[in-house]
Amino acid sequence: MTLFEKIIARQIPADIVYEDEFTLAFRDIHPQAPVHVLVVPKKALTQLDRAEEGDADLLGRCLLSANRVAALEGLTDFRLVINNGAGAGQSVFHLHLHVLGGRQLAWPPG
Ligand code: DGP
Repeated sequence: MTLFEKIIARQIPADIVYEDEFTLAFRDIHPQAPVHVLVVPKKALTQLDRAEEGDADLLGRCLLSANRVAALEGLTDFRLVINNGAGAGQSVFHLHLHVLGGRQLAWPPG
């Protein structure tokens, strides 16, 4: 069971900011911006490139949840990041979207 599955199952505490039938959103424990929230699908999917046709609705739900989180946090400008694979910085192998905002965000990202 991954860390995020344990958070979904309420076995590990997290600062939850939004939840619906398909997704859970909670604050990142190592925030990189004033707002740094992780959106995870409740269905375990290790990483984005493992998604299949049948996951299309779930992926859309994740984006809509990110929108909800941004609105709840009062953000009109924000960034979504998905790290796919260890070489891209993925450390927890349960798909998650980083919702970042609350400060000027540099481009390109590092
Ligand atoms: P990534 O590097 O893309 O796999 O992002 C994983 C994020 O998960 C990272 O930004 C830190 C966060 N994180 C790790 N452990 C915990 C935890 O126990 N609780 C919470 N809320 N976030 C965690």
